[in-house]
Amino acid sequence: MDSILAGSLADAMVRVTELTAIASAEEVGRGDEKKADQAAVDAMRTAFNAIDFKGRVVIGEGERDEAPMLYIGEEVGTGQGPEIDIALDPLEGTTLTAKAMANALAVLAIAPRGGLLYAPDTYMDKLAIGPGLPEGVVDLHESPADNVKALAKVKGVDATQITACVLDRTRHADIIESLRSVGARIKLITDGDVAGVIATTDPSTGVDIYIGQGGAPEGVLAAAALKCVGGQMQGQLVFRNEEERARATRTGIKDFDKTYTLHELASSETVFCATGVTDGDLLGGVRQAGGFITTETLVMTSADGMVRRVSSRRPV
Ligand code: VTB
Repeated sequence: MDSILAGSLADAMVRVTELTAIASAEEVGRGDEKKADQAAVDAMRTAFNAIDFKGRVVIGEGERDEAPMLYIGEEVGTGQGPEIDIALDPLEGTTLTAKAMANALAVLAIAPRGGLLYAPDTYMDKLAIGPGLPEGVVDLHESPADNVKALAKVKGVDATQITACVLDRTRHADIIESLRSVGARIKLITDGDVAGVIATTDPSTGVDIYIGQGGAPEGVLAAAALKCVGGQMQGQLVFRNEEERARATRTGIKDFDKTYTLHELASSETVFCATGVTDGDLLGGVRQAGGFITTETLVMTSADGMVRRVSSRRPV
C-alpha cells in the first residue's frame, strides 16, 4: 500500500478527535451549545498544530469572516510534511452535547489536496446505503417509497423490514409520508446525520438506508467514512437563497443542480476518524472513572479498507 495517509498520520488523527472529544465532554449536559463547540474547536486546533503536516481546512467552522478558528482555508499543523486537506466538525451534535443526548461525535476526514468536495455551508439532500449491495439500487431522484421497495427486493425482505434513518424535521414530512406508505420503519433522529449515514454501514444499528436533508459539510464527512468502509451515497446541494448560492460559488461550485456520487464527494483516498462524545449507536462516549478518562474512536483508511476501533485511557 502506497499511501501518505495511513500509518502515522492516521494515528495522529485519532489523537486529534480523542482530545477534541475529551474537551467537549466537559460540557455534556450543561445546556450551553456555544461553549461546548468552542471547547471542541480550541482542542482540535491545538491538537492539529502539534502534527507534522501542512494541513488546510476545506470544510470547517465557516467562512473566515464568521469563524475565528478552523475556518475554511485556515492552515494548521507545523508546516512540515505532506500537504493534506481536512474536513472537520469538532463537535457534530452541539445540541446533543448540551442536552446530554446520544450520538455526539468529534469528527474529521483527511485527504490529499483536492480529495474532498469543497462543499459550501448549505443543506444537502442525501441518500445512503451500506456496502455489499448492487450499484445504483437506490437513487436520490426516486421516491423514498420506491427506494425502500428496491432495497427490500435486493435484500430479499419485505419493505416493512427496512429501517430508514431520517432527521426529525418538518421539512421531511413528505419523505416520512412516502416511507410510511410502504410500511418501512423510520428511525427519527433529532440531530447528527454523520452518525445517521454511517449507521447504514453497520448491521448492528438496524439502519438500512439514510434519507433526507442535512448539512452539506456533514455530507462530505459522511461520504469520507463510506469511502473507507463501502456503501453508496448520493448528495445534491440545496440552496434557499442567493446568499447560499454565493457561498457555493466561493467554494468553486459551478453546477448548482449536480447530483454528487460518493466518489465525487470524496474523490481520493481518505482517512475518517470519529470519537464519541456522548454514547451512541456507533461509539461509546467519553467516560471518566477511577482517575482515568476513556474514549472510543472509529478510524478508517480507504487505501487498505481498514476499520479500527481504538479504545484509549488517559489519566485525568
Ligand atoms: C444538520 C445535520 C447535522 O445539524 O446540519 C443539522 O447535518 C442542522 O439542521 O448533523 P437544521 O438546520 O434543520 O437544524 C446536525 O444535526 C448536527 O450538527
